[in-house]
Amino acid sequence: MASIFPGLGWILGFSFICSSLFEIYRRHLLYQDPIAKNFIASELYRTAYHFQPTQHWMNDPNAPMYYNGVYHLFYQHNPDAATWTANISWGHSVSADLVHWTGLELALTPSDPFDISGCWSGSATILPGSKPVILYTGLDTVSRQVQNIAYPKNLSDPFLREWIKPRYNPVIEPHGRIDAALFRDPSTAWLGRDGSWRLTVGTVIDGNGLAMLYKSKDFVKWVPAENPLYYTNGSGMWECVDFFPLGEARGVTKYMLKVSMFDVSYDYYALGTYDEEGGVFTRDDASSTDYRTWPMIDYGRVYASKTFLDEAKQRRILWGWSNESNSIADDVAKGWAGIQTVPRVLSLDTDGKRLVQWPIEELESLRGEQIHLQDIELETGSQVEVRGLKVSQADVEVEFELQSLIGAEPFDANWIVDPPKLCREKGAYANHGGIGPFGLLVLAADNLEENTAVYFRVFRAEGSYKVLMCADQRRSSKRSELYKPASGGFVDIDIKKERKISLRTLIDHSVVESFGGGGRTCITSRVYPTILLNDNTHLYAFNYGTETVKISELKAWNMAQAQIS
Ligand code: DQQ
Repeated sequence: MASIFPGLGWILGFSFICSSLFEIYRRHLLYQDPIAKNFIASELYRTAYHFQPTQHWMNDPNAPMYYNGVYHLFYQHNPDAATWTANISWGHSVSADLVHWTGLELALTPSDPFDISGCWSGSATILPGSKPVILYTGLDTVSRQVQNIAYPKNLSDPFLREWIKPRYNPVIEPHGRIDAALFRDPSTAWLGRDGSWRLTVGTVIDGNGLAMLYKSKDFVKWVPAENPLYYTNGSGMWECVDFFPLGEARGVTKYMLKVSMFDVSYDYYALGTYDEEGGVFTRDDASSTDYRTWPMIDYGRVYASKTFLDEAKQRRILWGWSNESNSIADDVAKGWAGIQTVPRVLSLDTDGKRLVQWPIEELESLRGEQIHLQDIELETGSQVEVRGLKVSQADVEVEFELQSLIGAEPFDANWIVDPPKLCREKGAYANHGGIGPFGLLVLAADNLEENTAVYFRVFRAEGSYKVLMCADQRRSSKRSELYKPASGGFVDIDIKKERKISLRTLIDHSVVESFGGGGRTCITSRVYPTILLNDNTHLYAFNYGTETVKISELKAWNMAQAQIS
């Protein structure tokens, strides 16, 4: 068309530039007005492909399940406001592919003496004969935490819209030394070889976190086992305990215990074996009983995660709640708060020693045209812009190759207990000498005044190397009142042997969800850059270490909007 009407291309291009400039100018004008400002913030920071309800508050994922060709996600939801309330309900959405979601009516609301003060977290179990059942915590008339059952009213409804709470609830009540205010979140139940069901509920006794074990023959009468499934000293209250077989290693079934530690708001996990008869879990790594040495599901803003077995594809999928990092007033102004991580497939690393998490393959259906870079040398102090992307809604996969490990900084053994401190102190930008920091600067202003740095550093330890992964939010927004930590964790990788480390980062407006070392370490950040207002964000790969690092390959895609109603 441009060759027939030579001027038309220019005219169209010029008018496009004018209308874009006008849109930016209009937003700036509107931003002066407090009501319009709230509206704009709500839209700018709303995620495009991370699950969130259309409005109001959401926290924990509840009872995810696959039933008759439909995926269900329930969630803790305040249907009236963008703030948490004890008197909370269960939201409910369904999907055919875990990407696009349709919202349904509330599944559970406080209604009966056994949950009149709130319907708190719980899980789904599919009983023989393909009958789903939910177990959840109810807050009763005196706010005691009790465990209840709910069944679908009509199994022929493909979406299981209505749930019935039988009159015999509650099925488990606080007993013995259990504090009635600290006893919650029943897990999915599993069937033992003896024909009895088991489930676990989190609690705390004398400051020690516990996964209580209960048994039942009929799913109605539950009896406490003699011993807890697991406990740790001094860890405080355990919430949302999850327990399941993760995979096989050298002929042994490895189980994973996931615990949401209330005192610190992080999800920790342990791998080990399960003795069904004795009803106890034994951790593989017995070197320390201190839970702070356990690996975390995510070293950033993720809590109360929950898994389910996807029978359709025989995989275990995890969802996790990612809370906002702005103020309650911001949430009220935005009209919404809380998102879920993307669904992550869990697997056991080939040596059976650690968990690997990776976004579900279905997410790739949202990828647009691919940007591809190869064999780029990142010399010391350099950064390369990845052009051609809408950076605020993208999926980026990059592989860094380390040509030499000679310059690695020595590792101080005391650093092991506090990786965020190491991230804070070493920083993303200062060149202290050594290997790294190298990684990505996402949602970045062209002068880097705002950016979130997701990166690695490699240290030389006694006989091995330590790889630190950080997500530094301290410059993520010019707004000083936001919560902007530097998060970090170590990546359990033999860098001497592999000489490569990968990073996948999902950027979705106010969330940066990263998978380091093929998914061995994950860090999720919630960020609110003011530059989103100008729609002028950049993505850079960088290396501020003294050793050259090579990008062997970088692939990036714009991500389309998921349909979430
Ligand atoms: N959230 C729920 C509780 C759970 C906590 C209440 C974890 O059941 O222990 O909204 O975020």
